[in-house]
Amino acid sequence: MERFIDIAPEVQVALDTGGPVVALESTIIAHGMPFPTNIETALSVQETIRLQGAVPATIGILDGRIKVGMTEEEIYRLAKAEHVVKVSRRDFPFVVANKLDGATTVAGTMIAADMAGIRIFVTGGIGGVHRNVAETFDISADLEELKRTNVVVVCAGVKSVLDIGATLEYLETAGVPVITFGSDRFPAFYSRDSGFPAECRIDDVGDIASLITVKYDMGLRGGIVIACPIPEAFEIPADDINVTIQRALDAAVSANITGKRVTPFLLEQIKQLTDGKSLEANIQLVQNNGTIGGQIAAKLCERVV
Ligand code: PSU
Ligand code: MN
Repeated sequence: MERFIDIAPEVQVALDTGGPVVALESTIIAHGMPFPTNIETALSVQETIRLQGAVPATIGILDGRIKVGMTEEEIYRLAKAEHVVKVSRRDFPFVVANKLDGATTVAGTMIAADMAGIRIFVTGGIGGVHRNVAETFDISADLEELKRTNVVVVCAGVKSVLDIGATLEYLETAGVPVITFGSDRFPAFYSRDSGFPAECRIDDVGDIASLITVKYDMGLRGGIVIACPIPEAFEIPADDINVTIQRALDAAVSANITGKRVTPFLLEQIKQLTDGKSLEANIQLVQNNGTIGGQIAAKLCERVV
């Protein structure tokens, strides 16, 4: 794998000594948030993870090299550049072979984390089944990756730009455990309640670490979703955000947006329509996920030693 990947020395030492490491994605930096909020959030979530005693490893692609544990300068490059390719599983060969810059999605980050030996990954929200799936066949490659790659994804649930019910059904079919942290309701990114119940609720990070250990000790392949509701103080009520989301979805249809451009387009529309309120919620939920993910990574390592 050295042929394709550069692992930061600090990350490599932690991995070699069985220390906690948390992966972070870069699509949220290059295509999910505007500059300079993107770089500020990327750096501060790294600090949040350090506060829990874990080493952060932000993942992205520079000049075709897969970077696991990007430096501040490297993250800045992805945050600022205009032509960064959004990289999911299918995009790796093109971006690596052509020595391009790429920002990894949840699926792309899971692949690189797994290659490096990182088990825990913190992000904002995962992709899923889109609402108009019957016409578009639009299902995020994140779900396929969760089916096959052994990485735990700590997120704030699924945004209601997606069909949350269909996404949960897909994850059930794919055999992916979906754990809700500390709530009886599955969260919807900006809102604490998606309208769907939490099938598996766990209130303690140590118990989450136990579940992760059991799954992989049993040899069950695939990911795990840990859904953490946004802290109450930063929540946007579902009724408010859903009006905005419907407008964003209508705009995407009018503009005939398809393929990998759909999700970034919707995120940008929502940001504009909420005057940045959605961005503040996004920052806060990522920080919250960073705290919880860092704690889970630390607990997992306690078990190893
Ligand atoms: N959902 C969000 N914010 C994001 C993304 C999803 O709330 O930034 C990004 C993630 O990187 C995710 C990707 O993996 O979008 C999914 O894109 P697609 O729907 O094209 O698979
Ligand atoms: Mn898609």
